[in-house]
Amino acid sequence: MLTVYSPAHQRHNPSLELLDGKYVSPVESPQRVSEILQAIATTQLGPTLEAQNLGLEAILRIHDADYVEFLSTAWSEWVVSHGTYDALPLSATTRSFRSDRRPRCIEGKLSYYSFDAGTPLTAGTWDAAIASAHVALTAQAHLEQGSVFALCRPPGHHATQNLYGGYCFLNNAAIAAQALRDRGAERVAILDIDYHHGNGTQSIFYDRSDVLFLSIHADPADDYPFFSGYADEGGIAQGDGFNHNYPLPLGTQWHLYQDALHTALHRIRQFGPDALVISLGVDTFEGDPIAKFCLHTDDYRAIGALIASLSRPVLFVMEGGYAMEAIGQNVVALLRGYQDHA
Ligand code: Q9C
Ligand code: ZN
Repeated sequence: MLTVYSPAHQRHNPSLELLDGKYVSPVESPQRVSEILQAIATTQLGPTLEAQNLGLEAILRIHDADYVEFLSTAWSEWVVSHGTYDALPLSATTRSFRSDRRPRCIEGKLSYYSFDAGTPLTAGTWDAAIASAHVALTAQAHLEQGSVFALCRPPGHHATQNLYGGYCFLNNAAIAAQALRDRGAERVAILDIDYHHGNGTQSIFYDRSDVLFLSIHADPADDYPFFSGYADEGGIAQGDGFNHNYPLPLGTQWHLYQDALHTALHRIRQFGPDALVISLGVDTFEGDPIAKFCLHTDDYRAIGALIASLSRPVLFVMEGGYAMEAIGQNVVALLRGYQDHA
């Protein structure tokens, strides 16, 4: 299988991450990509290709222009008043607060355009985020020749049309799904198997029937992103019936996980998409440092094989996964499982 990546991901390299009250060495690190690339090379999964710069047009199909403008200028504004330590928002508009007024100052703008304080913005964040979106778009452009792995970093599935958070700035999977639609696919399904609910992707397509969204993740009552991902979120207006969440309990192992996966795959079959996007997180792994499912490396092989049973072109888009010792083998297991059964 072809892998698309960009060395520009390394430019997003925060010095610290705020995680449950502690300043820690970032779990969402450049090493994640180098581990995966190394596993791809040693297992000879297939060729790798550097992403092309495909411009802003496809990104603006998903994200608001003022949000993109903010992301591309935030660092230079931040540096003026703070110098070169990482930028981190501390507030957010919630409940009775106003969300219709955009603050003038950079500290306020960071808060206005984000929904958590766990996502540092650094000197190279914009370059990395835009390159990550171009990884997804370059991969999309190769999908006619067969299924492709978009090794995106930073990840994207938590980013909404105008909010960053959860390590995500631009929603790579959503951008690629929209590009597929714009290039002739009538129906696209996005299956999100990251441990965390794909709140950004859900919200982007929530009122649409042409893009089916399904997500298997930790129950939001127990884990991040807390305010999205319940089973009763079914879509609105035209999109009613085209959003499916499968929240699972902490400690979920394969026997429970596979039930949800079978149900989701059945839905996808009924929908009959022209192409499938997989938001691929391997933070469902038993050894993941920030998550609480218990999947094993062999389970990823099985997930790949089950996805292959749909017999559709698949665009795999990298999302989360933070167990450095196993991230490479887990990603390759899934892609191999797919390839061996496609
Ligand atoms: N108790 C992705 O996997 N919060 N983002 C962790 C741990 C942030 C995850 C809290 C998790 C963001 C793409
Ligand atoms: Zn995740």
